[in-house]
Amino acid sequence: MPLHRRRLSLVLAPLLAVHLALLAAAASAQVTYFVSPEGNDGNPGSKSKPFRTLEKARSVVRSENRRMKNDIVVYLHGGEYPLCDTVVFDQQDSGTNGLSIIYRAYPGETPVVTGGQRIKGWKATTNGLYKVSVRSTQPLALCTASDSSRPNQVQFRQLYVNGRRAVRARTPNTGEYYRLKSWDTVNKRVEINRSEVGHWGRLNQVAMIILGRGVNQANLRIASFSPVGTSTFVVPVEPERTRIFEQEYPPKEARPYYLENAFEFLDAPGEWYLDTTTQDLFYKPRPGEDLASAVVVAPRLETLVRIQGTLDAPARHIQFHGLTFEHTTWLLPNSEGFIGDQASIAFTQRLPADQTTSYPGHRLPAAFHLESASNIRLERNTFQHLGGSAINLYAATQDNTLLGNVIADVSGSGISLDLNLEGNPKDTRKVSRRNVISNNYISKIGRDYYQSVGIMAGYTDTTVIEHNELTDMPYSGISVGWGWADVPNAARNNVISYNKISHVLNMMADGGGIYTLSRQPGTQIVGNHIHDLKRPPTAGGFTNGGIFLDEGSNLITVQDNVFQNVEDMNVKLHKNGTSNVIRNNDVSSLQVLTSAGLEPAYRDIRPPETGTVPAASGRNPSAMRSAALAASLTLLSLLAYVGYRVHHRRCWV
Ligand SMILES: [Ca+2]
Repeated sequence: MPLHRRRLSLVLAPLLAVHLALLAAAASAQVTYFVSPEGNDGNPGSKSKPFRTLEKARSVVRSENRRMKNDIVVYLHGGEYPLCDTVVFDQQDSGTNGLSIIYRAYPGETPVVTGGQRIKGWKATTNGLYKVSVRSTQPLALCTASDSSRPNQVQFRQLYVNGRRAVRARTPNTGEYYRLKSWDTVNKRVEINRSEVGHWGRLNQVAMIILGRGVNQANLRIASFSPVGTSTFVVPVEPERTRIFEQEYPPKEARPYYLENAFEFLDAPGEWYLDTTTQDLFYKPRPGEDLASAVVVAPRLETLVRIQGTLDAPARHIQFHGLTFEHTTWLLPNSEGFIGDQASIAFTQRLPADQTTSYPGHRLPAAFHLESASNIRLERNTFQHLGGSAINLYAATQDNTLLGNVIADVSGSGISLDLNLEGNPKDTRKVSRRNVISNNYISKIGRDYYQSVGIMAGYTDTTVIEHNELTDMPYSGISVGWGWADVPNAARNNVISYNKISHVLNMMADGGGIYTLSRQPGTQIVGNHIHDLKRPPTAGGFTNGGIFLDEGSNLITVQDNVFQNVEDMNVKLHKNGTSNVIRNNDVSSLQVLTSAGLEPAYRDIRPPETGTVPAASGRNPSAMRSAALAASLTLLSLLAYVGYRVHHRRCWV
């Protein structure tokens, strides 16, 4: 080496070393914040001095995310995070330079974001009932300012006792129904048996909940009733009276119904009633519940988290990992009744003739709302005890991932995409594209709104719905497409593959384990395992399908799906286009049986009580046989999984 170059390197080497050291330091200097229920928003958010609220962390991150060199991670410690109001993330809260803002559970801990209010101070009263005034319920300590602007009258439509949903007082009791006598379309009233009507203290708060012939449900508040002989004619309150009688498929004669929300209906353990005039809440405890120590929660909020940018500047690159979201309600049915249309939609007016322009009607709100949002990731979160839907990807959502989440005990739908339901939007940025819904466990949705579905996608492009497990719901498991017409629209190239769907359609009819509508070129329904769909006594005259291609469905491939114990048809076709491909279904494929549902890396999210293989213990011969079976199945699963990955890619990539 020439002398001058050696001298140069002697000078440069230490400088280079320092520079490299600085680079290494920068690379490891990931920005991290901590939040804890024991923290304080005056703290710096360090590990030893954490923040108290998610909102504070969001505000601080907003000042740190302009030129990100690493992900910013916000750890939430275990415990409760009661929200005063919906937490909103917009484009200013986005990750930049392709990096992410990650809100995640501190390892091994369970942070719970709740929109509910603890109810304490119960006193025993007559007939085994307990009573508390919700007027005297203290507002959340952190929410004084926002609560002062709230109306004095507390309202909610759900109540949870020790983590279990209580029953809004009804008659007949849960699982039983009266039957309508006739449907008087001329006078817009409903005929029922006279013996089913009593003298109820607050008539205008009582609602009839009627299960329609197909998917439709109606909650009609009662304006008045008039006895005639052995009948009573019920006149519903407006606007639901007009809406139900102009709907194309109104409930008909002999349909099941029950009455809800009168003090006089409160007779079964687990039932509750809120008198919104006196603000007294009543509850009849279930066996074993001690209201002195029970955790009773009334939901206050309708939406917990809203991620919403704009079409020009979407909110981007935000992740939520390992959090629990619970306790919401939806109050609109208190003032408008509820005429359920299908999936996450409520009917409000006559439909447009073409049915592909933006669809009129209310959308069920969700605990977690995404709109004009992209590259959002929700992973291994739990959404439970909710009075609306769980997750809405409302409109203009692209490249989002919902992976390994648990959704359970929800009044409305699980996951709904494209609720703007505009078949051919002029601004194509509104179309939801390339969202992935994978390895989620969804059960017990539709607990108040029986036309809800586990996963709904409207006019979406390249939505991937794979390896989810859906069970125990009143209507369809997965519903893709909208509009009832074989005409051009934005829906295309959706993939519904390797889902495991069972015990759905357990109240309603006219649906499917997987249900589709309208033209969707390139859509594939492949390798799903659908089993145990039985017609319940409440179902109307319409038939179901394990897979149901309903009106206008066209250019869809249905292949290699496995059906077991599906009571109506495995594949039902109704008013379809001529270019669907239906092949190689109705065979028992071991490859599908072992691959469908949660993949091995996510099977831990399945609630233990629904596990399919009992744990081995002691010398119990049947347990030992089960263990041997489990081992065989695991080996089969692994072998099948390897084969499946190869096959799976070929199917839809
Ligand atoms: Ca009752």
